[in-house]
Amino acid sequence: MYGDSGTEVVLGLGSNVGDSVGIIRRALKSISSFIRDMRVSSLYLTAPQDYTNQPDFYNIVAAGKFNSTPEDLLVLVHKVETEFGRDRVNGVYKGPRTLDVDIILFGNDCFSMKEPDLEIPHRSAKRRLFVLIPLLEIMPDAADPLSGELYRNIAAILPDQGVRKLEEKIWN
Ligand code: PH2
Ligand code: MG
Ligand code: MG
Repeated sequence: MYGDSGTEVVLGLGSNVGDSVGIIRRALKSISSFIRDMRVSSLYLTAPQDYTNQPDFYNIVAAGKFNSTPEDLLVLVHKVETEFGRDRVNGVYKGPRTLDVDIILFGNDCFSMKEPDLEIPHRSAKRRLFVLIPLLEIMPDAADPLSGELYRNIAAILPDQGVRKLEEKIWN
């Protein structure tokens, strides 16, 4: 099932505490130890969504092949968050964080598990330009596995959310 060539997965990274650019750069290096043939979007500076009383975020999207299950991937991304000082116990829900790594897509699969971080596709991806804009940069033809709608069509009708592309080279 999850063998050989692996499943194409998409991860969304965000940081708005500490040396966010350095954290994201080093987190990508860790992620590249379990995601093969990794492609990475530009880096973006984005206005906070949902919980708006917090600093702007740095966001980036990475995609590549993963050889095991969604549950295994979740364990690995949580490890990377912890490695960069993420505190899931004392943190504010949707509030400031050193590093957030969300699983956005796992192939074309749809999962809804008890674990809130393991709803795939990610429950908020469709309304968040800080996810869709970088994702479309590296996967212009990606579609929502639930509805089949192209993400580029979904993104086109969302209002401006303050997503600014940065020139900073962060990967390769
Ligand atoms: N993450 C959140 C809540 N709000 N806003 C932006 N711009 N970027 C994020 O990564 C982000 C957010 C919860 O994970
Ligand atoms: Mg998140
Ligand atoms: Mg998260």
